Amino acid sequence: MIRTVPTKPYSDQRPGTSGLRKKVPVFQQEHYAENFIQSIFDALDDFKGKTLVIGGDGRFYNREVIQKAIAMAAANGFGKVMVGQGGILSTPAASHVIRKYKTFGGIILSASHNPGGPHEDFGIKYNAGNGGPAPEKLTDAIFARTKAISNFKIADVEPIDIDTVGTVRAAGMTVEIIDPVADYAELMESLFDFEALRELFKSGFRMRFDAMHAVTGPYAKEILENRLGAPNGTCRNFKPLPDFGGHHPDPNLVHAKHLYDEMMGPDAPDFGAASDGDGDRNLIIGKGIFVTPSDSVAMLAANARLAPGYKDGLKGIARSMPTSGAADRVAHKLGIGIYETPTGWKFFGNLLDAGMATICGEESAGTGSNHVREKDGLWAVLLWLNILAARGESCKQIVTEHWAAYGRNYYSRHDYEEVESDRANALVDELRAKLGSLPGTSVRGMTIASADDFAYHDPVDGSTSEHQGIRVLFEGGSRVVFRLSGTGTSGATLRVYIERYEPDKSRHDLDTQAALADLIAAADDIAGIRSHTGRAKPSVIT
Ligand code: VG1
Ligand code: CO
Repeated sequence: MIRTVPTKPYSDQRPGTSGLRKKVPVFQQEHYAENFIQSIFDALDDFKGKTLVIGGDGRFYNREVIQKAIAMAAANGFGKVMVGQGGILSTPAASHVIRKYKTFGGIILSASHNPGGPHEDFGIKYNAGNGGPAPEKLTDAIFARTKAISNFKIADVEPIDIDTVGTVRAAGMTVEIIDPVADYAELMESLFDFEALRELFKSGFRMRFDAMHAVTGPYAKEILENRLGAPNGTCRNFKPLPDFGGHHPDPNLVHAKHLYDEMMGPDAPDFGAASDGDGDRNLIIGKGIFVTPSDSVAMLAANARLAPGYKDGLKGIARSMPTSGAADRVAHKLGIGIYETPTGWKFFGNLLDAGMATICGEESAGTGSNHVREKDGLWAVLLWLNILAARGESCKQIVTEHWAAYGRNYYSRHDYEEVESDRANALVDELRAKLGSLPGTSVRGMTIASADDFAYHDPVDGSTSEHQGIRVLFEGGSRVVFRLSGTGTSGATLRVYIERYEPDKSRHDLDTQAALADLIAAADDIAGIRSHTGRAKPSVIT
């Protein structure tokens, strides 16, 4: 039986950089998840009888919301849902399933790199038929709907057994439980030289992959150990847990410090990597060298032709605005387009769909290509492995040779987490107000060349997205960028992105924070970070 249930709107369901993220107790309020899911459906057209993909990263509350989403999809008229076994689908795998089976779209339950558990974070995002995150036009429509919703539709069905692969019927709809790994693994096999990778591992190459008890575990185990023959034990923390073992599944130098320490140690493996809650981010650390995500996208782009899937070269490269300019130098050398978008993968979709960009990247450890419409953690790891195998060099050699050829973009991000929202907004407002007066002035001996509030004009659909981060550019190419996070769930997070280009090869092995010290001090002078936030130093430096 299908029921129409009266409900009251919640005022706080505005999707952020990547879907709606809130603490679990917020999502557990009466009809909170139902309201948002119904608002998604209400913002979509013409899906009657079509197929919806549903999956998540396995975090606390995943299973409950999957059952709700299935029952609501049936009540709203979808003809079929495809659900990852156990409720599991990594974000890139979901993107691939949507594309491969030409489904209408998908609902992905994840708060990505945010922690999980009864008092931690949960999230819901919608991906469209191209496999990519809902564009702003759609997230705006969903938000508008959440403010006006008065009822939702749900079918009275017994909970579906989501742990057994197979097909059942529920309230007139087909429910297919799919193996979450198989299609994705096949896609990876089509892009990379698995034979060469098997040889690499056979030759004694040692790797460590840390799945951080998040969704990538089953994917990494199957691909690296089962298909590529990496020794048992290569993958660590590979069992997805609802609370990620109590850790932040954020693959950075703070939350994956154990991996960093191992990679810098005397008995380091040749290559180390990690991924985040929903499997779309990657951390890359070679033996004795950390590769910043901004550098990684540049190096992957420069070497992509070595992998079969990219042997014909790249159409273009896209990076988010705060990501360093290292990729720009590669694009110029290759003679291909370079596009600068706002933060968040949803802005890459049009460029990928239009065939203007092949590889995209963000400084936040997200890299991907036109094989799906999301960033893809394991893909980046496999492309690195393919390049290592093809070049027969170490990660460190490849990185230092790249810097020698292109120069090095010293880069760091300083995050001030859980700052009171009013104080963070005051900082941004003040900064915005003085943007016009900054050019020509000098800070710490450096002259400001320009300063603006980044606005993006999508070259494909002509839309404009404003207020996407404040940029202060210095003469000589250094810059500092300020923006507020759109993924946090308590207070505000101020992100400060700092970058300096160094062409001189003899100055390529400085400590990053030391190389950026002047700019870090200048950022505080310009924005009054310490006085506004009341913090003496950032909570996280990556
Ligand atoms: C952060 C990152 C951004 C990324 C987003 C989603 O957003 O900075 O680059 O696209 O997270 O990634 P924000 O608004 O907090 O800066 V994920 O892996 O959390 O879906
Ligand atoms: Co993620």
